[in-house]
Amino acid sequence: MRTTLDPEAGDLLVLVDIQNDFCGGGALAVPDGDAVVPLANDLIRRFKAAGAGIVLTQDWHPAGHSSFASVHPGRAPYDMVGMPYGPQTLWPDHCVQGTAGAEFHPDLLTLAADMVVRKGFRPAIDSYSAFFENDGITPTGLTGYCRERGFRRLFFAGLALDYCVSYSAEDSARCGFQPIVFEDACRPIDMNGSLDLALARMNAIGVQFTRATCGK
Ligand code: VGL
Ligand code: ZN
Repeated sequence: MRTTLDPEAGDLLVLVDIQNDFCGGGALAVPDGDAVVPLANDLIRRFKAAGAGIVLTQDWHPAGHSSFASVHPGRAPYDMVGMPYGPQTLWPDHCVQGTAGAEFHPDLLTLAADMVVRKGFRPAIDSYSAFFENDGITPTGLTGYCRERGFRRLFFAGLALDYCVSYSAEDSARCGFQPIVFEDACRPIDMNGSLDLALARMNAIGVQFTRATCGK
């Protein structure tokens, strides 16, 4: 069923990390990542027309970020390491502040966004979620933004479903919001069972799923 946007429901669209480095040819390209762009743009138009909110998230790492395999001698991308805050996957250098890879996909209708939330800018902590960094306690400020603007239903789409989208949706449920994921407007990295794990975690915490293309 296509979700009906309700002007009284406090609806917010959160488009996660639709950036060049997660799309074709990018440093951490998500398989078929570009496919989310036209769907995300349709959603932007729908949410705009309904008077709902629109937030973009942007992965935004300083050069030499601690999540980059390149700064861990003897380690390779996708290895796991122990950080003071817990286990952390190492990634190829990606979304470095000021680089083309960190920019939004050129076709994304970014002008429509009310706000851009940057995350992962602290050198020592990675941040998948748009609400809390990977230590689980350092806030990005998005919870307060959503509360102040009265958003209650948070609709997610973007990249990657099994990392930044799922962590964001789960954290939003923990913060008392109602998360709904547009499953066809996301793509996963899907490595070492990460997609199945993310789906199980999202289901357990009550994340709902809908489709951007239903009824079309
Ligand atoms: C992401 C890995 C590292 C994501 C960001 O946007 O899903 N994944 N940084
Ligand atoms: Zn990142």
